[in-house]
Amino acid sequence: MARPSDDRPLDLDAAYEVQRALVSLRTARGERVVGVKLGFTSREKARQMGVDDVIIGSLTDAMRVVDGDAVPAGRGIHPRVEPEIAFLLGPGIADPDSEASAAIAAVAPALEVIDSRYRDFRFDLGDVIADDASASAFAIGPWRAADAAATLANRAVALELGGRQAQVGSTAAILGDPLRAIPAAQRLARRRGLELREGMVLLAGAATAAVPAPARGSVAAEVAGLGRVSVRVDEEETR
Ligand code: OOG
Ligand code: MG
Repeated sequence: MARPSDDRPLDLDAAYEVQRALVSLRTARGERVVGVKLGFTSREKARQMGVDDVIIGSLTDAMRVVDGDAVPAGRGIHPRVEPEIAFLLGPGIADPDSEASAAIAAVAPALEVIDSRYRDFRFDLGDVIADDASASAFAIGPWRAADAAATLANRAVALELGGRQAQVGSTAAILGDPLRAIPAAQRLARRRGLELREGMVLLAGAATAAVPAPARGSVAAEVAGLGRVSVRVDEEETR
């Protein structure tokens, strides 16, 4: 979808209303909301996309890809992949004053596949919020106990395509420390009427710029000292 440049920008309240309607269409056809994602928590991503504010979107069960599994090529419009940190939300998540140790139950390396209705991902903040923050698919590596998150502030992050490094960065790119994604998600969820529940996933945001998903082959994210997650893009599925 091209976005005519003479359109008036969507204000953020209206944009989140559109997002809510979009996610309702998904739940109406049987999908379950299993988590939330933050966008533009890293300056690298914000610069890449030309925006400057943290946003929130919803993740559904239909977007989940099991670590190591195949994703069919040709799914989506022009998908991109990015390395992330995922948190499993704990019992304290509903309480904004709770310690991180109660708000999260586990932490893991993650891969996010983003895709956009807007040609070449050219959007402004309202547009991308309305498009559920480009949420398309995600894969989560092995969960580690939440105390592993306490030392995550400056770990090397690599995104590999076909076994070759495509991006490198640091977890510090994510709000200075990925743990800051937890209060950021609590604040945005409360403000925008999204629910955060124990057992849900929180994608904290990409640690590097996103790169186009390959037509085939492996895609992996590795976070030093935390672990690795990968998916395989397979030949186009026959329909
Ligand atoms: C919007 C989603 C941003 C992140 O990790 O920063 C995002 C986009 O870049 O299309 O998922
Ligand atoms: Mg992301």
